[in-house]
Amino acid sequence: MDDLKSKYLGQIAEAGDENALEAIRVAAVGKKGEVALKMRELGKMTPEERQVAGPALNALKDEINSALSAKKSALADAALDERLRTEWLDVTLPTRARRQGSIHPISQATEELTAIFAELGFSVAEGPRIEDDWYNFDALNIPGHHPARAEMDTFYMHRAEGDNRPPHVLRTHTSPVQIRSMEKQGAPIRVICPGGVYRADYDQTHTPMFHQVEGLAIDKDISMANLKWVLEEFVKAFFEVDDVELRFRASHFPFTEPSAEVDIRCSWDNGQLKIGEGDDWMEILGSGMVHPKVIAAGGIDPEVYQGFAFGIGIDRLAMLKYGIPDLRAFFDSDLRWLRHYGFAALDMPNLHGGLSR
Ligand code: 2U9
Repeated sequence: MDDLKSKYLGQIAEAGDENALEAIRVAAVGKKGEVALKMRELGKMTPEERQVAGPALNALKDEINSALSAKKSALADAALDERLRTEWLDVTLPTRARRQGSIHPISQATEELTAIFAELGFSVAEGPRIEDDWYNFDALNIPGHHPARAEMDTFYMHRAEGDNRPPHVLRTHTSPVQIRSMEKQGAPIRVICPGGVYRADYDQTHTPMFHQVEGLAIDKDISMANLKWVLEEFVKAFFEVDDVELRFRASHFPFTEPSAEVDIRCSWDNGQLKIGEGDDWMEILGSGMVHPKVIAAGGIDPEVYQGFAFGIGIDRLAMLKYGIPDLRAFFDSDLRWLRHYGFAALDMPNLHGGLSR
């Protein structure tokens, strides 16, 4: 019995992990373990022998069990100590600097111009970027054969073979939104439609996706004088100047008659643009009185109602306002471009008092 005791207590002392310990438990005090086998031999003993051997075996079993549980908690303690030694955090380390985002200049320009037109009484409407060709062209007095369809470098959506429905297109202007607004609201109406538009055109001054804001005001006695006043108020507020002079040049668009391109007085000093003063003129938008056919396409009676419309490229407005000379800045994911062009929001101090990089 002493042999058993020293054998198992020795093995327990040597055990390196819980699995080893469990194997020892099964071999020593398990149902078919050595101690159990010895217990079975008690029946063959004389009562005197049994009186000695019985309690001794029980004591041995107890001793092995308590050695097992002592060793088990010693192993757990050692494992915890090991984790505490290896898994530690230096809570005094500084955090990693995070890149700070900022609003995109086109979004910022859109927000600013929307606020200005809202003050002038215009509501804001949005619509789908995939349009059918009726909303994008026909309703705007651009029929199928019209050269403007070709000039607009339209992206056509794929149609399955045999599908002869009229094509869907990526809208080439936000004008369809104004048609939809007229249909929904009727007259009188004052609405602006900002948003992305698409034309298959790519060079130094054109990108296949760009942004427009178009405006529409329809009532019984709206004239080009109202158009001129609205545009003057807009230009002064957007470019933050007290006064501005606009020049209307006769032009042609299918959806307006008469049509005018609008220039603003400006000067370029050493590449620095000043708006409202100087001897130069810069074209900033197109406009006109809405063609009666277009008013009718919007479900409004052109015998009773008339109105003006205008279209402005937001990307260019943003470039002029924030001094961004290169369209690439809008599409380049490298934020250094934007910071270079003075997008101060990128340099906001972070929590550590430094500048985000
Ligand atoms: C409706 C009726 C008329 C919107 C107009 C222009 C003139 C125009 C250009 C400006 C720069 C497009 O982004 S750009 O290249 N737009 O010159 N847009 S009148 O006329 C409308 C719109 C909707 C129902």
